[in-house]
Amino acid sequence: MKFQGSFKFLLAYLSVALPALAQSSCGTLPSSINFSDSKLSSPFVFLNGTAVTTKEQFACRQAEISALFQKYELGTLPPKPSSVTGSVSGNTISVTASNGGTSISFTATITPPSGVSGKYPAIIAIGGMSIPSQAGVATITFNNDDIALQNDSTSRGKGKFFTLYGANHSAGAMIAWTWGISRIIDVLESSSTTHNIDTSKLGVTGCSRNGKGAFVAAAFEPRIALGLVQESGSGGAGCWRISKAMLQAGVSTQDAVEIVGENVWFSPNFNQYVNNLPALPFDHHMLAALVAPRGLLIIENDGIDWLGPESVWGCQTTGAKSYQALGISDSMGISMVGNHAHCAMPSSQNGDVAAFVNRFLKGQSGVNTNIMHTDGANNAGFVPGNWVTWIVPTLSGDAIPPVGTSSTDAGGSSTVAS
Ligand code: MCU
Repeated sequence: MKFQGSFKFLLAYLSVALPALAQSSCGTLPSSINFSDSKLSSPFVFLNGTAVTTKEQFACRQAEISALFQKYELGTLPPKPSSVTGSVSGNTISVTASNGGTSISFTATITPPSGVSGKYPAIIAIGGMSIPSQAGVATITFNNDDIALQNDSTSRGKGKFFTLYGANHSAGAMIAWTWGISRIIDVLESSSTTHNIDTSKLGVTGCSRNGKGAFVAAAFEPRIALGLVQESGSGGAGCWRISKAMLQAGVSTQDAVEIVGENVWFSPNFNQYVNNLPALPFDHHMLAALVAPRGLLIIENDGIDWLGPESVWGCQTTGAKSYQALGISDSMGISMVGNHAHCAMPSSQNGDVAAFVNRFLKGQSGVNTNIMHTDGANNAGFVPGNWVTWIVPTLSGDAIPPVGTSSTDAGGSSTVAS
């Protein structure tokens, strides 16, 4: 039963990712969900209608949003499998994961920073890095296509993730890559490996399709301290509902209907909603809500219609309201600059990236990360009042610290809902 799968997931999520809350009661998804909203709905109201007024409640709402994203759009993120082993030898991270008698192995490559002694932060680059390398910060690259293939619509169920969990697993490619990133971090955190990477200072990046993946990884892997989401466009930083409105207004932009035919980034479960967007109980402004309170910089190109600049700007300025409610507005930034080729970040954005890296990966204080700008005339088309009818509460209480930073959450069940 579908609901049972999500419920099982919610429990797994709470016990793995939110240990502090596992003892308290977060509630469960309503038994039936009849959602309808043609606008961007509020991250501050539970599905059952209860308002979120405290930071602790917001953490529960995040668990609900996470479960909803997996159920409707991304597919189920399996917990850590029963066995994850690996090594770090030279600059190669080797990972072996086993589940129910099947094993897979893959590698990731570290490019260490020059001239640094002792521990250093690292940016995990999905499929390679298209932002400039950052002084004093390692880069870790891995071949995400090896974990879940993304050639086209025939790539469904192909890649090592699906060798482990079965070709019919509900996961789309992006949630499978997230799983792979989590296993790399497991190996780095393991006391049996020796390396210089500070696992409390990990970022993730990727551009375009891999930028969509970077946003999902930042949202679903709480051990990531900073998401650097580059030119992800529709299906990443864009909101489905706004992209559809842009398309209907005659802009040649990517929408949900096109995207599920083009590739396998999303779960097959999403197909039934692409022509019924109001039934989706979230949109991608809530991906930002899942990254909070951790660092997040949306790096976009507002000169390419296909990316949906108006959608990205509207979606993520709305996403930033979750940070605002937590009293940490400057932990999320948006930097949108046009007039450059796709994934060829212009030097005018270097300072924005460096500011987020300096603060969230290098731990520098006094860094100004109040960054929210666009130079795109296209984005002026976004009219907030047409999309957002709720107000931003000031959430009371203590923030729940980002969790999952210890390696002691090992041993998740190898049985996953799909
Ligand atoms: C922006 O990301 C994608 C886009 O969603 C696709 O429609 C297009 O085919 O490829 C883009 C991309 O990944 O370019 C490298």
